[in-house]
Amino acid sequence: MITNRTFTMIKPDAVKNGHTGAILEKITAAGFRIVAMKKTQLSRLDAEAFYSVHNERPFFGELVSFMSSGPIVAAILEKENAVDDFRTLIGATNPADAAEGTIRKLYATSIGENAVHGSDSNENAAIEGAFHFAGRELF
Ligand code: 3AN
Repeated sequence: MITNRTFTMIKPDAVKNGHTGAILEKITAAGFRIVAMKKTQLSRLDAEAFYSVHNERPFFGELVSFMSSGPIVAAILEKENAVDDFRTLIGATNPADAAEGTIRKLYATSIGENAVHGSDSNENAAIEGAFHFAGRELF
């Protein structure tokens, strides 16, 4: 398994609010290399599949509606210790709890509309990256 990669999405709230460029700047300034990237939109079925681990959670319907509500930017990122370092860079799930200077502190509005996704393990980074990208789209 590749252990120096993670997967991210800039979520519909952050894209709609014009934060895509600023977020990508924070990501590259923190030392992540962009292996693959695209602007796309999830269908409801895509979002249900992507977040299927959460399908018993009370917020699942809200999460699927929000994540399919507008365009996102999906990317695979590379850096030593990518999964943990990226979660540090984005901050806590709830922006109210996120540390100063983190992407969620700067750009997220609520626990549901929290600007960015970051994989929580190397295994999920590989699964999530493969959900969005074919091998020939990785550089
Ligand atoms: P993280 O994205 O920080 O790994 P998870 O895995 O607990 O957080 O949750 C996945 C996504 O579900 C979050 N990014 C957020 O958009 C949404 N979410 C989590 N908790 C809530 C909640 N209480 N209400 C609404 N949406 C939530």
